[in-house]
Amino acid sequence: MTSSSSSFSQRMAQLAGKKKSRIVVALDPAANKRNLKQFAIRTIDAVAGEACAVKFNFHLLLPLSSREIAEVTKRAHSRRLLCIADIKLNDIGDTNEVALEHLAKMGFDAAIANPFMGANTLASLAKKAHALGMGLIALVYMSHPDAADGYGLQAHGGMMMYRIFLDRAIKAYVDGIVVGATQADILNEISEKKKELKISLPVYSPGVGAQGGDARQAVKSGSDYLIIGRSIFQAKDQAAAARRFRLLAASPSP
Ligand code: NUP
Repeated sequence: MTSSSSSFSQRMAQLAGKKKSRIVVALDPAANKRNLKQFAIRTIDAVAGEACAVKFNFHLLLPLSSREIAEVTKRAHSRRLLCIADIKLNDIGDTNEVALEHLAKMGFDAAIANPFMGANTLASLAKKAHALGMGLIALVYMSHPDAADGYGLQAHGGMMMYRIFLDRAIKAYVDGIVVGATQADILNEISEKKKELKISLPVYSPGVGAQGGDARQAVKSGSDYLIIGRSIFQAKDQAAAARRFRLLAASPSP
């Protein structure tokens, strides 16, 4: 789907509208799981009607060959799902760009990067992604309990790291940011900031279900898309689990 002339954010919004879904399914099989390609394809087939994208992490990116990954992204595209590479890229500019080129060849529509790399390096990477027809999503505040050890630090000058990362993400024209579904206060703050600046910056929130985050609350606080792994792919009926989250996210609590 990288050949399309519309941007990653537009393609996500179109699919989300058509499928009435804010769900991104994380394909994260355990290390001892066999037949990883089949796992990915089966999960894609099961959730295709309920989700607008799938996310690949090192669970698949390390053990599968690039050819196998390309087969999986192709299958996802044939089921109208976009593909996001969650590698939290954070290296020198040239290395980042080579990684992105490989991901583009494997069929990815977007990659996740860490703004810790620096403002200019992030902005160049976003440009590179756009030149490749891809999107770039920047981490702003992660979902795990000790995310505060990094994203919640006060930097030199007293500014909080996540606010610095948000500022870098906005100035780099990234296509979205990651803020944990478990971080209601931060989600609310960012939602207000977006209104104040009159910008549209899609918020992707992992942390629903297995990590304790609540789908409806997250959407109410400002999440545009929910990234959900174990609570969907470990379910006996993956399609039913994905549908349940799709409907929950479609009707945020009053
Ligand atoms: O802040 C983040 N939290 C998080 O869980 C950023 C992420 N990219 N993730 C990823 O989202 C995590 O590595 C996993 O791939 C997925 C969440 O999976 P689950 O907790 O729903 O099973």
